[in-house]
Amino acid sequence: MPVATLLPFTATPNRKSASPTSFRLTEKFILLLVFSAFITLCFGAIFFLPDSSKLLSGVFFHSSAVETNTGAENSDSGSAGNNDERVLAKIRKDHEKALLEAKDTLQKRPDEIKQDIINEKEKVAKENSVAGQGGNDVNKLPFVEYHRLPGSTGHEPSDPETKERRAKVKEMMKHAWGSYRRYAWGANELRPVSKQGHSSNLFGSIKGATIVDALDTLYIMEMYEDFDVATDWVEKNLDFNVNAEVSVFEVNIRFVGGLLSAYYLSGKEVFRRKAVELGEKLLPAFKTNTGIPWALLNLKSGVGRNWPWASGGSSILAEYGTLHLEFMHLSKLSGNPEFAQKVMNIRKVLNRLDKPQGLYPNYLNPNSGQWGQHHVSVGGLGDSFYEYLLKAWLMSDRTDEEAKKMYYDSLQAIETNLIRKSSSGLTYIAEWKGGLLEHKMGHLTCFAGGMIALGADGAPSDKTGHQMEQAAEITRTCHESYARTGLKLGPEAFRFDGGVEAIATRQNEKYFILRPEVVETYLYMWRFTHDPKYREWGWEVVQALEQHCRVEGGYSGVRDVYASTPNHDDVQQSFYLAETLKYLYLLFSEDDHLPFDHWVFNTEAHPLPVIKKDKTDTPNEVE
Ligand code: DMJ
Repeated sequence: MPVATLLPFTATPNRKSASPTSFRLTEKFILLLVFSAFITLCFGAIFFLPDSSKLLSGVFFHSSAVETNTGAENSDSGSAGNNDERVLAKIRKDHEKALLEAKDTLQKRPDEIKQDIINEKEKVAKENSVAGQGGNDVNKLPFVEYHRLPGSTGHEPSDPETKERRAKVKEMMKHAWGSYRRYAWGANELRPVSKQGHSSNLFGSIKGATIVDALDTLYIMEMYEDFDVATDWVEKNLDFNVNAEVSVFEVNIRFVGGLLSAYYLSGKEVFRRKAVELGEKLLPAFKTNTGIPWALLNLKSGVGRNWPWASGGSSILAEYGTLHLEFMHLSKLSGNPEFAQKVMNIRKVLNRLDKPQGLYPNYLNPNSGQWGQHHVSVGGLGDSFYEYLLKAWLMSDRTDEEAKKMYYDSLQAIETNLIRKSSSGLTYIAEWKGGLLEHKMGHLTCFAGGMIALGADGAPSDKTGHQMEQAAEITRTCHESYARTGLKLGPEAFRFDGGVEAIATRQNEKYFILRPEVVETYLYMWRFTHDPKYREWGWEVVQALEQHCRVEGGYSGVRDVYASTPNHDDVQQSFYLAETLKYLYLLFSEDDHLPFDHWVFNTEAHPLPVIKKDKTDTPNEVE
C-alpha cells in the first residue's frame, strides 16, 4: 500500500509543495511506526476500557443518550474539564450498575434467570405483535403478566420431628424420581422391579406422563435441578400430535392439570403454551348431541367414542364431570372462552335432568341425554364429579353459586341414601345400584373425608359441625382399612357385610397400587383440625411404603395387602409422584405452603390458583 494513502491527515497547505517522495526512507519508516502506535492505542482504549460499547456509542458515534446527558451537564458547568469528569463519572456509574446487575444475576436460581429471559422475550413478542410483526406460537396467546402466588414455596417446619419426617418424604421422592430417570426416562411410567418403562393405553402414544405429573411436586420440594431437566424434556419432547386414542379425563387431569400447575408455580411460558395446545386438541371430544364429551378421543382425527363396557354407550360422570377446573383456567390463560363454555354446558345438561332421589347416576348417554344404569358411587366412576363441584365454587372465590348449590344438594342426597354406620360404629359410604345398597367402600372413596372437611365451613351454619364430624368418621374408617391388613396398606375396596368391617373379602379387591386418597384426606383433616393423629397416621403410611413398596428400582404396588410379604405388581404409578408423595410432604409442612385459601388441588393433586374476585391476587388477567 503506498504510504501516501496512509497519510491523509497530514494534508496541510504545505503538502502540495512537499512531495511524498521528498521523505527519506527512514523518515517514512518512523512515521509509519508512530502512526501504527497511535492506531493501536485508540483500539486499545475502545476495547479494553470498561463498558467500551458506551464509549463507542457515546464518544465515537455520539449516541443521543450521551449527547443529552452531556448537554445537560454542559449547561450546568459550561467547562470542558468538568465535562470530561462527568463523562468519566458516568462511565464509572454505568460500570458499577453492570457489576450490580451481574451480582444480582449470579444470586438467582437458574430457572429464575431463564424466566427473566423468557419475560424479556415476551416483552419483545408483545411489542412485535402490537407492531403487527407477530406470528409465532407464543404470539397466538395473549400477553399475561405472571405474578408468583402466596405459598408457592414453603419453609422448614420448626418442630424437629416434623422436619425430619418431611425430609424423609423428600428422600422418597428422590428415589421414585431418580429411578424413573434412570430406567424409564420419557416413558409414561416406570416398572421398578424389572427396571424398564411402562405404558398405559390411557395416554395413547403421548409420552412422559410421570414427567408432567411430577413437575409441581419437584418444584414444591425444591428439587429445582430435576425440575429444570423435566422442563427441558417438556420443551423438546412433549408431543401431542399423535394419531392415537386417549382418555380425555386422564389426559386432562394429569397432563393439562400438571402443565397448568407447573406454569402457575414457575411462571414458565412453555407450560402455558403446552397446556393450551393440549386443551385445544381435546375440544373435539365435545362434539356430541348434548355437548357431554366422549370418554375416548383420537387426537389426530378428532373422532370420539365411549368405553365399550359403559352402560348403553354412556359417558362416565367422574370423567365428563372432572374437566371444569382445568378448562376454566385454560380459558383464562388463552383468552379463548370456548373451554369455559364447554364445561358450563355440562352443568346445564345435568340440571335439566331428573335425578333419582337427588342422586347423580354414573352413566349418561351423550347423544340421547338420558341416564344409563342407575348406579351411584362416590368412589370409582363418580368420585371427582362431586369434588369438582365443591372446588369450582372455591376456585371461583366462592362466587359460582350454581356449583355451590349442586355440591351441597348432592352431598345431602349422598348422606341420606349412601352414608351408613357399621354395627361397631364405623361410618362408610356405600354404593347404590338402582335403589339397592352394596355395602362396599373403595379406596378411591376415601378422598371424601377430605372433601367433606373442605366444604364444611361453606355449609349452612347448623351443618358445619356435623360435616366435620362426618369427615372425621370417614377418615377413621379409611385408617381402619389400612390398620386391619398385614402390610398396613389399604385394599382397593373393603366391605361391611358377611360379618366383616373395613376388610376386603374378594381376591381382586385386595391390591394396593400406591393410591393417594387416604393420605389426601389425612392432609385435609390435619389442616382443619391440627389433631396430631393425622400426622401419625400419615407416618404409618410412610413406614409401610418404605417397608413393602420400596424396591431398588423405585416404588411398586402390591397384589395383596393381607399377605405377610409383598408380591409386587411392578408398576410405579405416575400419581404416586403427583399425589401420594405430594400430600405426604404437605402433611409434614406448615399450613402456609400452598394454603387452601389461595389454591385448590385438581383431582390429581395439581394446585391451581383461586381466581380472586377483586383481582388483587389474580396471577394473570387476560385483558
Ligand atoms: C388419580 O388419578 C386421581 O386422583 C383420580 O381422580 C382417581 N384416582 C387416581 C389415583 O388413585
